Amino acid sequence: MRLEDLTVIKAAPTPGDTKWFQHDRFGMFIHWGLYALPARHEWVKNHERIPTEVYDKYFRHFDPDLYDPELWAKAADEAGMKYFVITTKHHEGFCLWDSAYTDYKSTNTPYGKDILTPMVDAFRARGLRTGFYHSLLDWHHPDYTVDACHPMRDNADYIAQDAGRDITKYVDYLHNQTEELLKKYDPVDIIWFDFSVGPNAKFAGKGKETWRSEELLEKIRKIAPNIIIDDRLQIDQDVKTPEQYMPDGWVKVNGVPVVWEGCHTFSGSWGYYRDEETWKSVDQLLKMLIDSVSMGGNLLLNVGPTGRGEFDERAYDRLRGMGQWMKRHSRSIYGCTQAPLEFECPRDCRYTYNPDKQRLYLHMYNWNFGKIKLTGEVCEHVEYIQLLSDASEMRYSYYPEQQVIDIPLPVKKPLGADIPVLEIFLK
Ligand code: H79
Repeated sequence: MRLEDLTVIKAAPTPGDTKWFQHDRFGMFIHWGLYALPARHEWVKNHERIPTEVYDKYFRHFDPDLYDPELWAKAADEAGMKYFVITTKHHEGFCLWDSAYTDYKSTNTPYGKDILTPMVDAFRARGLRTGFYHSLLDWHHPDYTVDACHPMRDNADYIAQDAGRDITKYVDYLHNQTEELLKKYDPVDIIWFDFSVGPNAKFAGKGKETWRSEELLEKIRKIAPNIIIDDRLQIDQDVKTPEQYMPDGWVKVNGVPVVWEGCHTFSGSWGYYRDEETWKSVDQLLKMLIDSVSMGGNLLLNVGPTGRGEFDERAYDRLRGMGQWMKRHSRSIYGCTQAPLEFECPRDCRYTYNPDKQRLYLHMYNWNFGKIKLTGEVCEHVEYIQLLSDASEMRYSYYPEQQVIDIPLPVKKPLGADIPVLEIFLK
């Protein structure tokens, strides 16, 4: 078969510009808000049914004196991340920028300053693209009615007051703030809404009718026609967003492969969680990145900074570890996608493929003893093989009758190649 006749899957086209996004593959999610202070999950207000008057103590004590977004941007850049998505507002309703539409914002805390502007500046200065996560839910806004995901869902008095709440006023607020953000921080590359609430026996849901999603999408495209919009307004736009699970193949909608981005935490919580002990290892996180690209997707990996304004040491440890690998292996990530379907991938390995450069990347999750064997169609296309970490030649034997290539491996895995990658030049 000729190389150009092989089946390389492409995602269905979308309204926004996803070209850069599918090239860059790796981004940093940042969840930062008042919940950094309780330090036990960004849903703490919900999990512990905390009334707004009580939750207010975190607003009154928010003072991240060590906040230096240049350090954050440096950490993301050195990890190999190419874009970041910051929670402008999470479900708790607290705003990181100096919004004209609310007093519930960082400028009114003891910290007293706008948080978002210096962050956007710092990340842009390092060449990273800007994304805003914006919560559709709002557990602080006075007109936000109770639903199945609301902290006050068991509080009869609070629910009784719903009669006096006008959700359309909240949705106006949502639309106004979205427009405000897009104009103030133009050009915003991604807007990541979260999420539509399903109905249950007790409460109506909140979805595209409530959010007036179509109208909101129109307003967004008017300001930022090329922006990437996620799927959680309940109308699919540019990207599907599997959260905290790894798909088992290229994500499809109605059988059609689409642009997708998995979002994951280092631990289990998105907001800073001091006593959370389920941190993933660098090896595991790198494999999640490689797995995503091998299925044509992106990885958005989350950091939850502390109430002092820092990434904690566990996060730095993972970011540095990933950066060390990325420094020498990012060629198998950037510009790469799923390999041609005709290629059989050897056991314990993952392929990624750069269609422009016609290079195939074999990630070895296990350093085989003695040799690794390629079989089938791929063998007919191999022109040259090297170890990606140091560009050292990998000699091989080709047996055309059997369609087999044997690549001898040294007994010891070469230093600096923690997850070794063979770079295979195709012809
Ligand atoms: O921001 C991060 C999370 O806080 C947020 N999305 C990422 C990016 C998120 N977490 N969970 N969800 C979104 C959806 C969760 C819905 C549920 Fe429930 C919460 C299912 C069970 C508890 C609401 C309440 C629906 C049923 C009960």
